[in-house]
Amino acid sequence: MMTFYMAPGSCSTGIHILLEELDVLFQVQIVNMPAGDHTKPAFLALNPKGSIPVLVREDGSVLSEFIAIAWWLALAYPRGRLLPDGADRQAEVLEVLSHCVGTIHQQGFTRLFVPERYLIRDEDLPVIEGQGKAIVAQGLTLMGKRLQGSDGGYLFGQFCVADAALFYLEFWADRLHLPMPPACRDHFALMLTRPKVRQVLLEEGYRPAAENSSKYP
Ligand SMILES: N[C@@H](CCC(=O)N[C@@H](CS)C(=O)NCC(=O)O)C(=O)O
Repeated sequence: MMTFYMAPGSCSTGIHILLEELDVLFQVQIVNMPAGDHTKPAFLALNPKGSIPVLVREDGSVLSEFIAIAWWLALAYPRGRLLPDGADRQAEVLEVLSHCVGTIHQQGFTRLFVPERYLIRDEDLPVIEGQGKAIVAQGLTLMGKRLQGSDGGYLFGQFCVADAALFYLEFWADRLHLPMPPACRDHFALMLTRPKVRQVLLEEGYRPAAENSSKYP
């Protein structure tokens, strides 16, 4: 069985959604980030970068990095149809994944979650946070434009790996009360209608205020 290393409410939620959507068998190992478990020797032996998500596959091989795991899941389980057909569309999915994870998350949200990584002087905190918010806003604006140009409410017409990445960003933006373009709000609400997405959020400890609500207190 595969083992999935994750932390509730983190970027690993996107991979959690993909695993559940695929209906594959896996066990979960919670990494207690506030306790620093990701910096301890046992975890670093698995992933020397000290980051989640990590997936240990059935043959024992270890895969880290959101994009690599998402891509591998899509290729390894084609029946799940987690990628659109054709090289052109698939390259565009990779483009969106890279922008979501590499820019909006790593450059934007990281400035909001761990601003100390960027701080040289304490008084620069508002500047770092301002930069983070601007990067997130610009990134989500681009995602909103892309959503407006696609059919069916998903980024590429049907649910695919890129939607899982955009979802965890929207989830963070929602919880931090950051502005989101209407098209991203609609995408977020659409994702919340998916039974597996709701299941994942419940499993990770987030409870909807009402059955059909898109609000997660
Ligand atoms: N490049 C990695 C980074 C993922 C990442 O930043 N994960 C966060 C949790 S959302 C993490 O592990 N942070 C711990 C750290 O960076 O020290 C990926 O795409 O998987």
